[in-house]
Amino acid sequence: MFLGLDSSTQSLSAIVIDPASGQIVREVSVNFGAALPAYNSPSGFIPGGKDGEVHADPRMWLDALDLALKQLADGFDLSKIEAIASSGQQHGSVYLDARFEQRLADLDSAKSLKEQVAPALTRATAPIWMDTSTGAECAEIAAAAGGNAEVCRISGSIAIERFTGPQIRRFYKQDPTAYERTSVIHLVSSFIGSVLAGKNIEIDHGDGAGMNLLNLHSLDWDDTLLDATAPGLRGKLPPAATSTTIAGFISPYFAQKYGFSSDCQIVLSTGDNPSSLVGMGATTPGTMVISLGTSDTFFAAMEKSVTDPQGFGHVFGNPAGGFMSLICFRNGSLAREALRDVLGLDWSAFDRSGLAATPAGNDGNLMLPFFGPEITPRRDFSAPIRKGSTEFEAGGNPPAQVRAVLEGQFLNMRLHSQWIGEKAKLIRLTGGASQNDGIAQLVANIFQAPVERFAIANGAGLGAALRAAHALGHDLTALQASFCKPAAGSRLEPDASLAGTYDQALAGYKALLSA
Ligand code: XUL
Repeated sequence: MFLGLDSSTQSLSAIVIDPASGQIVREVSVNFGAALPAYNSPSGFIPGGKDGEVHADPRMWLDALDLALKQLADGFDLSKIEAIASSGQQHGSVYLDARFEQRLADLDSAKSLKEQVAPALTRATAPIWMDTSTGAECAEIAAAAGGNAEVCRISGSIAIERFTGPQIRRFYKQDPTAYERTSVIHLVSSFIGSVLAGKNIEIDHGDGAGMNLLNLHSLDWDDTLLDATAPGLRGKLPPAATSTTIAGFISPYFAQKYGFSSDCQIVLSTGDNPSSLVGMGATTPGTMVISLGTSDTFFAAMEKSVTDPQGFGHVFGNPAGGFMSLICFRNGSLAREALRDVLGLDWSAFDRSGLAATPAGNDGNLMLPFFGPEITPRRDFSAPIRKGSTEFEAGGNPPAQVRAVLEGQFLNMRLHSQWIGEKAKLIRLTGGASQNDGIAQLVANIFQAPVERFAIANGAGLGAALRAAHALGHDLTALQASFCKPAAGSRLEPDASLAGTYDQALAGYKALLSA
């Protein structure tokens, strides 16, 4: 059996799979806010950060790891686990001193991870992906490295506020002494993996590409970007390595405390999006994944590494080899919920009196569906922009507003994913709103591709478990065929007669965006 862990923004979850039976045999999840209230982080981060800072307490992740494994071991024999892989929220970073590795080697199973590992932290808190505090550092890095086009050519993304390089630079500028004292910088994923392995493990190409530091051509840290970020940085980063690398055996701490076999192997960790690519069965080009969450994300395996000329999208390593695209849309359910609240509707009314009551193309009523700042496209919207009938532009006609926000979101996604250069053959839709049939059909029609939905909510955790099995010799395609199945009856075909309507709507959307 194989264990996948996912340390996400709000929780740490664990999934055990049995490749022989094709079953998920056990799942547990520790919600940070609910299970660890002492950290005062109801949504997994410390509220009230200034100047766009969003940090989390790494000690909370350590406590959650102990707690999740304790729950997992309750009534379940963990000696059956052959290998473990982890997934983590991307970009977040953990800063540790020279004693970190020795501390891991000396872990005493009678004590907690937190009390033994936390003294190695040189930065008390970890900046996470929601952080937007590094605008100045992004500009400095881009200037020093020869411009954003060059940063994007090397690393797959322009300098991005939440990416790790700019976050490291901010730390170096704010507290050079603590930066100096830092001996190793881990991503959330490689931090968890290192604790499990009892030593520093490498950073994989999937998560490593979210740092603005990895050269996607050489797959090594890039000296130009390192120098542009902070002094002596190469010496503080674990090496970059392929995602299928086996890091070593599990630390005796976990064997003694939770009953893992000392032969259990630790596979390199990766980021939650690369891990979801695996868990959604989308590691071969042609299948696109759209995840509808607080922010919406769009990702897909890539035939070859191309970058977004507009600088909105990202290129990460595909854990199964090659590359993947990732595009993040900030106004996801943020926008859907804002509209729902303005109109005083419930979700079912979105379908019933919204989509069902209006025609595809919305009689020409179009919306740029941004209720606040957006990152794709990067612009400071304060309210949605509407174009259409007088009544619609004034905010009237609720059904047309509902259709406009949804059509606007998926037209925006279609427009800003064109740089990938591939047409979707299949879309796998996940996340809360994906269960809504009206929304799923709309996605099929706008992209003119079939849509499938998954019963599994935690694609990243499943992806981690599949990666662990794959690294130990199981065939990934066969694993995905048995574990990554769409929910029965969830497949929707596109209505081909609407192709022209949505080509026209896309042209209209593009014109409105550049108006
Ligand atoms: C991707 C991103 C988020 C995080 C958290 O670039 O910032 O999707 O990985 O899930």
